[in-house]
Amino acid sequence: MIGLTGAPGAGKSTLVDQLAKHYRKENRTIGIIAVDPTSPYTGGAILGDRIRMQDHYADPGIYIRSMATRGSLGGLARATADAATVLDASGRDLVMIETVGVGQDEIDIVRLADVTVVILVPGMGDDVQTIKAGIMEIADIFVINKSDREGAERVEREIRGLQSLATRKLGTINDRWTPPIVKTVASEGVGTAALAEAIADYEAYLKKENLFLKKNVENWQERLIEMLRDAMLQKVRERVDGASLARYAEEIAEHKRDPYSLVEEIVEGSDGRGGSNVQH
Ligand SMILES: Nc1nc2c(ncn2[C@@H]2O[C@H](COP(=O)(O)OP(=O)(O)OP(=O)(O)O)[C@@H](O)[C@H]2O)c(=O)[nH]1
Ligand SMILES: [Mg+2]
Repeated sequence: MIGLTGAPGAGKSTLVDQLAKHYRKENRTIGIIAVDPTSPYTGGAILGDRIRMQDHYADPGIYIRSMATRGSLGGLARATADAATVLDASGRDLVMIETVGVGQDEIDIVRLADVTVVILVPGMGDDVQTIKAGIMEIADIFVINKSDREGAERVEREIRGLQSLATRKLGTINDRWTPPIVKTVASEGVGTAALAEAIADYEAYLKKENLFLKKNVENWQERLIEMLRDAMLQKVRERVDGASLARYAEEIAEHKRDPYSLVEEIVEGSDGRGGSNVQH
């Protein structure tokens, strides 16, 4: 799974599109998840994404799924993780996730990926400073896209500068990898092959160091807890309906009940009233 993240308009979709073309030439099947492609930041991007998607509609080797469920129960990261898992299990050779790198949701999403590509563009030098804490940790590969513009070298120098200060940590794992910097002009397809090579290099490195599985195990450890939490909450909510919940709340507010013991009772399957308020 490859995660691609970067500021709005950095050229993520264009790059994903170029990579998709590259991989399709190698006959690999691809799943693409575009997270929140209707981002309000760049006008016209929605239309651009649609047009690009249409390009591929005729190709059954490419499956594209848009996620725009921000604010939904369980969160965008969860929904994306589920979609990625389904795609992975469906036997796609390669899954790419495009996400706008702005918040914790995105950090959580890229944690899913085996390889995380952080896309920067010239002309945002200060932004490198602003987002450094987050991106230095998650980037396995840096892309300086729009390298046709002035300032690509400066961005490269800044990344190198920050790299010398940062320590890599992915959960509890330090992979001792120095993220390479790949310059691209996505709109022209320049640098796509070099990026694909950098991705393959990192995957090979992870496998050689026996970290590929380790990263995934760590990832699943976290996800399993989340899935269990959701499943158990679901079970409890089936037993405690809205009316009971309101009544409990009232009793607690009136100091007739202690919330801690109540929660314990509900979790254990009884509410201390001989089951009269328990559904099922
Ligand atoms: N000059 C130049 N323009 C580019 C390059 N790559 C992409 N663009 C243009 O930049 C604009 C934004 O590209 P997108 O691929 O939609 O960017 P994005 O990061 O997916 O944008 P959002 O999904 O809205 O965050 C488009 O007009 C692209 O044609 C590049 O290398 N050089
Ligand atoms: Mg996009």
